[in-house]
Amino acid sequence: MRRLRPRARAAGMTLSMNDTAPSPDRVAPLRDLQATIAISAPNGAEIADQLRQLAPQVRTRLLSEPVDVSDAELLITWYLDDALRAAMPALRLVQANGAGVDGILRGLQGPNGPEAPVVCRTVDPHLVEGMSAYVSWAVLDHLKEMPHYRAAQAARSWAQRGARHPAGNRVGIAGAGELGLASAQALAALGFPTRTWSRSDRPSTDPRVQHFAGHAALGAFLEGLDCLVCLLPLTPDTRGFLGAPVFGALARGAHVINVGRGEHLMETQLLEALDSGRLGRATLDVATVEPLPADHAFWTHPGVMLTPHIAARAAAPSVAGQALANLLALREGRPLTHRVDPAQGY
Ligand code: NDP
Ligand code: OXD
Repeated sequence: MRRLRPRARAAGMTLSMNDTAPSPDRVAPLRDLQATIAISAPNGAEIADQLRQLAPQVRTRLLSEPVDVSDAELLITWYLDDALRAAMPALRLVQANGAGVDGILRGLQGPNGPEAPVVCRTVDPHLVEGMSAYVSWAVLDHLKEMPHYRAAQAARSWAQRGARHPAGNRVGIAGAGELGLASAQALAALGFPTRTWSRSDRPSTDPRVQHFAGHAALGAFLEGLDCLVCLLPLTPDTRGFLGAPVFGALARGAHVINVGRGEHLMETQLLEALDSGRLGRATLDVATVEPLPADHAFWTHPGVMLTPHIAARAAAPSVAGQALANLLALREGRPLTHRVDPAQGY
């Protein structure tokens, strides 16, 4: 299994092999670490707790409360804007409390001098396992026609349908990063003919998974897929990826699963494709506007299975451990772990 990209591997040092929290021999420098850390995350209190356990001297500030963060050096968050940056003139490091950094990079658009904070993301085995489980569930739920059987049970109807097997269902995963590769391997292990697609070519890490690289190979990757999973990061290149041209290349009645970002999906084109039968089902964990507005068509469309951005979440100990290790590395002039290249967008 591919572990870390070269840009991530460079950091080495402060994290344990399973990449969740600092290893015991590295905890010592954290005990004396002094810093103010601002946190904006749904599980912010849990992350603050973990930070204080690892580095008892740090001052944690939850942005859900009225707090002074003018001396905050580190911000743990999923988004950034001008107001936040203005409130934190001492900010040097932004640690994403998850895998995606689009909401943070949006706040760094425009001219940024050398004083712009460094951005890192969290790579976490719990997140990887959670995403593989979600993607496997979504693919199997459709393959095994569970919407039909849930309705049949509600109607007390013993309504058997013919068997459908993984081997006859080609699944493609757009995005072959930490989450895409692990999800592909999980599906291949279940017997699905599995493909991945990403920008760069790479040696095969799993003979059961066929990899396609670059825009020129997109057509071959999509051709005849029965299920397409979007696990791309949101960048100017990937925005709107899930639209009519892509849907048209899939097998008729295909299943589309979006676990990337809402803005990957052209919502009206999806509804048209479902209504015409071009697509058979969509499983959506993310939406352009979250929470999804109450009057949105996705809530009631029979072809849409909706979940509220719960596919996977990084564990608080991983977020806290990686944030502290990166702060220490930044202060000591060492390479950071999972540092994001703002120009690349992920
Ligand atoms: P990674 O950065 O590890 O992987 C991103 C992959 O996308 C890489 O394979 C990369 O290619 C590929 N890619 C990027 N741009 C393009 C492009 N223009 N064309 C083709 N391929 C491209 O990200 P993760 O796997 O960790 O996470 C992916 C996304 O999943 C996150 O950005 C986030 O949006 C989403 N996510 C959703 C969650 C949820 O609960 N719904 C939870 C966590 C994450 P290459 O390998 O060549 O660099
Ligand atoms: C993430 C997410 O990017 O939760 O980690 O979407």
